[in-house]
Amino acid sequence: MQGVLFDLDGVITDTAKFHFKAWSRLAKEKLNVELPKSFESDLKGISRLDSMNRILKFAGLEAQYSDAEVNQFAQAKNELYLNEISKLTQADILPGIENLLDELAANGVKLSVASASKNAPFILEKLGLRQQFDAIANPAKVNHGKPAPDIFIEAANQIHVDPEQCVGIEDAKAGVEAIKAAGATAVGVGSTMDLNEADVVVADTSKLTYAVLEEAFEKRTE
Ligand code: G16
Ligand code: MG
Repeated sequence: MQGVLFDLDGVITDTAKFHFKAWSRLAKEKLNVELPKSFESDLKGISRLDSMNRILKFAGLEAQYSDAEVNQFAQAKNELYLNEISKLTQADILPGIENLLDELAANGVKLSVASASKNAPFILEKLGLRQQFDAIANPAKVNHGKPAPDIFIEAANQIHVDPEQCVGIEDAKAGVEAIKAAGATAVGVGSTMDLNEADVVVADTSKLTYAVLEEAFEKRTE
């Protein structure tokens, strides 16, 4: 294992609740629609614009607005979201992650972020983790979102490691699919039922250690 490719939301910190809060407010204020709680997990790993389009579809309003208006809504959501995440601190890092980053660095493993979020650099800065990563893949540079492999391939390219030599960590089904499609080893965080395509699944981030990742990598490549 030469590199580890990290999803952000749900692996490094839990931003899904802030995304949902911002989307709910936007949907209510601009579209007069109440979003069901299921959207919090349904929008995980989905890009900002794709999320907006899913919400419009849910509201039965997909043909009502021009591209410019849809973009404006997405931008308004981002402003609400930025306000939420500006309060993030080191205390918002998920359990076990700081220790894992230290262990990986001590073992000479390169670390890269493969998030769909354009706010990933800002979030990592807020968490005090920016310096721990060797690279952050830019989602604006990739053509297809998760479950397509693009962002994981880009994250591996950024650290100059072949995806086959990398382990990817994800909490979303579409993310696990993306890791596998990139040719990397997939470690899922969450329920075995949802993430059954992963090579190894752990219940939560506190179970993520160098040994668990290395074992998953060895098991898959033997
Ligand atoms: C995250 C979230 C998604 C969000 C996407 C884009 O993905 O899970 O809900 O829509 O980023 O975020 P932004 O609007 O900040 O660009 P990931 O890949 O980190 O799980
Ligand atoms: Mg995620």
